[in-house]
Amino acid sequence: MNFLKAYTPYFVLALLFTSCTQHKGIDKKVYQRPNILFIMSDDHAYQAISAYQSHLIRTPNIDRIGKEGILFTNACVTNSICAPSRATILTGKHTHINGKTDNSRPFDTTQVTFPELFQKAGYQTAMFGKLHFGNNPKGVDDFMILPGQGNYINPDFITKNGDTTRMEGYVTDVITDLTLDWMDKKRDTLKPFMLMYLHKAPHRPWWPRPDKFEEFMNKKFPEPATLFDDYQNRGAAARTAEMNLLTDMMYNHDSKIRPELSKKMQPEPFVPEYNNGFHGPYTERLTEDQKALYEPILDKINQDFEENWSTMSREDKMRWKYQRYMQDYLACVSSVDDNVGRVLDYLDENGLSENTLVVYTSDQGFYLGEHGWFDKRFIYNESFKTPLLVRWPNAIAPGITNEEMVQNLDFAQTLLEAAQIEAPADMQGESLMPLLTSNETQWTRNAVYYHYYEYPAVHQVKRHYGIVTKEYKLAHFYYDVDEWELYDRLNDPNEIRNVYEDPKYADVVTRLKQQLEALRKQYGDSDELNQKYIDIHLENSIDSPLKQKGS
Ligand code: SGN
Ligand code: CA
Repeated sequence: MNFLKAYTPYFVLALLFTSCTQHKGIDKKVYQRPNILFIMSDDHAYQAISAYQSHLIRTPNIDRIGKEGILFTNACVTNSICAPSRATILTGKHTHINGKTDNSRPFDTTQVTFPELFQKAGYQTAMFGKLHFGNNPKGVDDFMILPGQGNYINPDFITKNGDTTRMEGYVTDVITDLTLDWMDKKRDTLKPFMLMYLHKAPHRPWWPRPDKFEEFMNKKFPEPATLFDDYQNRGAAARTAEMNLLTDMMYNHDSKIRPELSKKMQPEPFVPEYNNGFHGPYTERLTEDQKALYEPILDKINQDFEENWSTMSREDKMRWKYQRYMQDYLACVSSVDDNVGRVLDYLDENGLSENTLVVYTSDQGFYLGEHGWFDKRFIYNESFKTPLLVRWPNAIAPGITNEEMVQNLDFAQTLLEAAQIEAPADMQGESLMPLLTSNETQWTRNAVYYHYYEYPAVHQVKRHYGIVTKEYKLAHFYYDVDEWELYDRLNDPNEIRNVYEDPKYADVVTRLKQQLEALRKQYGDSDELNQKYIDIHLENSIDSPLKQKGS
């Protein structure tokens, strides 16, 4: 029964599409129009996926997508922040073209997004989880999205009817339940589907499910080589960013120290704004029964803090905060992995695995203590890169690792090409189909363009744009500075030496500056547009950074 349910429509579609054998990038491969399952989590660092690195956590379910398909080791974003990344993914256009420069102003809904094109082409479309656009998605037949950042526990969802409904449970489980329920009960078996399954986790403030909270608070994690980075040999931007674990991570909101205790202890470095309560989920939404599960774990954390913090060296305080951070962040990741497993199982059990193109990615990477940081935004590796694993057994051979410089900019055109839907000519990415189908010679890109805008704002990462090749990274920080940075990616993988002024690299600088200008021209970016977006940002009076902390 399940088999028939799954394959009848594909038989019909196969008859319709077997003649489309000359499609660019697919060379004579006959395939059926696939279902698309686009899985994206929020702030999921590749360092926390064991297919990339296994020193922090095992993620067998996410890994499975790469093992049975392709793992991209050099995937990156065009702008390392949530809503702008999502806008780029949906439009296939750089930030300066789609206009979504920050998390605050709503997305311009006159932009064409790829789900609309799937819908028009006869796909059934749906979206569940976090969008973070300030407005509802276009082109989806069904959706349940979190308002803004959403909540970890007992989250609210905006529905298609315009209502907001509260669902009891842990957000990662709830988003998965909605996704599975849609596949099971609402799916039209006569159509292929394009389903976006979008996790909130592991976004700050890292509230794990109680069982994971307990399991991970007892673990100890290896420290990154640059945990104690002093930001020497870098420009002003790295020194002035406010995302250091010791000085900028909040005791209550992030490290789960009870406000009463931090008030009593005034832990150094003490900034009142960083000790202003648990916020969101814990105080506002938990039932007494749920609280009873969290309290004993909070007791242990708080007891440890009370007994040990005051006598710790500055280094040990940094280490303590790093461990607390990793325990909660990775506990949230673990729930994502379990739930991805539930969805992959569903595909297996319903005969859908072979012809569903599954993507796993994140809206950007994240610092897990590298350079002493949390958060993202910078062009530096941990936030610039993003995980990308793709499986589609009908068209992709298993076990491929690919090192090309691919971007979130490419996703729309890739999915459209896979579904044999024409992409609008003004999309700016490059379809990954040649790489997915082992036709690498058809891949042309060797450098990518990056541009980050949200400044002044929370975390205070300065505006910058740049070019990245496999060998080098050249970035220009502007607005209240005018500084260039160059990193030799092969000889300095931790990016701790800015060699822009080093005479040995003078030729590289000249060449990369030319290439960068050519890219800016090709994509239509310019100093005039920089100024336009500065003016818009100031007009919209993005709040002072301190006011935004924890917002
Ligand atoms: C919130 C976070 C910030 C984070 C932004 C943007 N604070 O403001 O740390 O940089 O979101 O994140 S929080 O404690 O309230 O979570 S993004 O992923 O949406 O771009
Ligand atoms: Ca994000």
